[in-house]
Amino acid sequence: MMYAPLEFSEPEYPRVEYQRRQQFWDPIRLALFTLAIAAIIGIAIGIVTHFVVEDDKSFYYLASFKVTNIKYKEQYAMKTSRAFTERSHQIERMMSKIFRRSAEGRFIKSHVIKLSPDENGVNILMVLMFRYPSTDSAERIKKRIEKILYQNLKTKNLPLTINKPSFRLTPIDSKKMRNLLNSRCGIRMTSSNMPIPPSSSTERIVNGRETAIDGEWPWQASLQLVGSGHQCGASLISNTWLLTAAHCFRKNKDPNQWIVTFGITITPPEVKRNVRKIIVHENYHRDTNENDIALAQLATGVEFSNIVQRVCLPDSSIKLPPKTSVFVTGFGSIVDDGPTQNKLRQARVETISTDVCNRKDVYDGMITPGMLCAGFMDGKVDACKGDSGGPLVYPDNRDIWYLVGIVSWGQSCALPNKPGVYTRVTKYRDWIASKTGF
Ligand code: 4AZ
Repeated sequence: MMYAPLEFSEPEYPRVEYQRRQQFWDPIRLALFTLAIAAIIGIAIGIVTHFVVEDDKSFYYLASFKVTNIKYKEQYAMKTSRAFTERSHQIERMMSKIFRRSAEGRFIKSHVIKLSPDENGVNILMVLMFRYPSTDSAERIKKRIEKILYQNLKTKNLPLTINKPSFRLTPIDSKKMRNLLNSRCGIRMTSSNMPIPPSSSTERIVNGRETAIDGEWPWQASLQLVGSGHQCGASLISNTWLLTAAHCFRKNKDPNQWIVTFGITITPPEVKRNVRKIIVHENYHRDTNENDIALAQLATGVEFSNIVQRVCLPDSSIKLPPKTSVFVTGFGSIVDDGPTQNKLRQARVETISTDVCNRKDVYDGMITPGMLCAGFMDGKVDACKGDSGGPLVYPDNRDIWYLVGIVSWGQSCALPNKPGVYTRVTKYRDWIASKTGF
């Protein structure tokens, strides 16, 4: 403190106390105190306004219209085809271009649902998402959206010719929107139906970070043996089928002994199901890890939601160049031989060419055409024990996620020159179709 108490004698003591109190409320202190109180009140008012007055709400619209300068293609019927994906991406980019600048930052995203043939072009069905104050009305916003669109049709040089009289805009609620998107695979949404931001940075399963958001990896399942808990990961590919690794069923193939859970924690799970059927690849070899793929059928189908969703299976034609960013997720251990994690973890890894992975100092020719290496040559980030059977996924340019690998094997975890080895899903597209019928 600033004063020097030793200079005062005993009888003067009360005066000193009095002075001290007076000094405590000096003008500077008083000003600071007032400022602090004002700041607290200001922040509180800010928070209240943000949540009460500025309470933005999502508004969804179903848009249908005719595009007259392109011809319908047979492949548009197949939603995982390159033709459908590329055309849809072009349409979504065009919508972004129209609404990003004109709609005062209110535009969230658009998503093509269906392309169908028309005598003079292609019919487009898509959803549009906006965020406006909750006090606004769907009809008023609809008028605004139409106005922006019509203005853009006149003034902007758009790659696709939208036939104005064919344009229809219908407000839909979040449930209808969710149902429309549920007809599509590989889409991630938060509980408030907002798109999940792209995953960034390098997180790892070995030494890594937990999945932050519910619904970030909605196809991730945990395969558990009754009585001994989590054994493997798996990926939901339809409302009843899971894709996983054959080696998960080495010890036990009895469907009655297995249960499946969904959600970002094992306990408590979001959804729980029994298993009806287990199909292990006929040519799985435990000594070489070849054909390390299996299917598990749920006893009762799951209802798709923001938390439980299927992943897309890639067209067998897609090829990922080396060093492509892919993500692996799982409840597996974070150190070699460590315990299962209750919270889902994720890691960004990069694809590694089979030539590099087969080098003498890497896996010396053990990588067959049905396998895919991913990780880093200097180690550090990897899947590990308990992640087996789980997904290695890749987002396309529309942020739709595809299952490209199944966690299969590797020498220990995260060691230099020993990346993770995954089952190459594209190689098994026909095998999956032959067992599940899709
Ligand atoms: C395992 O034991 C295992 N580092 C899974 C993945 C990897 C290694 C081991 C890849 O299930």
